[in-house]
Amino acid sequence: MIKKLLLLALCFALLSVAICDNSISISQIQTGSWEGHSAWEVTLVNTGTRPIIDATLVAESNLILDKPENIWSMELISPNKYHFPSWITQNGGLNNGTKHTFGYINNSGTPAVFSVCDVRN
Ligand SMILES: *[C@@H]1O[C@H](CO)[C@@H](O)[C@H](O)[C@H]1NC(C)=O
Ligand SMILES: CC(=O)N[C@H]1CO[C@H](CO)[C@@H](O)[C@@H]1O
Repeated sequence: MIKKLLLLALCFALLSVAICDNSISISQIQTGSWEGHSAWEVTLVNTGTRPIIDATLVAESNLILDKPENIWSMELISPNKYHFPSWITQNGGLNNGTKHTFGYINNSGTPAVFSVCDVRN
């Protein structure tokens, strides 16, 4: 009985959360560079058909921050995992066709690699 309930709960979880889905596009441009550091502006666009309340952004590799403040307009969940700032979520999310930009300064000359997971509509 418990097992069945757990299975049911899991199914609902899978239905409501698209894992690493592609309804967000990610692009970044370099906005500065100096002494082994580089600054980047990342644009997340909701390319889906529904507002996105929240999403998890995973820095897959190459994100080396000298200090936590070196990434802004995203909130830290756990090391290398970020999510939308609360003001987006509180305002009903990121509408389809709209974008959110955030920035970071990496301790290097190349951009970090990001992917988006756990998109909540
Ligand atoms: C948002 O999605 C709706 C369908 O739900 C679509 O009709 C509309 O064109 C989309 N808007 C943008 C700006 O992509
Ligand atoms: C995102 C990025 O620039 N990655 C670099 C960050 O800095 C470290 C250390 O210099 C590099 O190894 C990464 O390539």
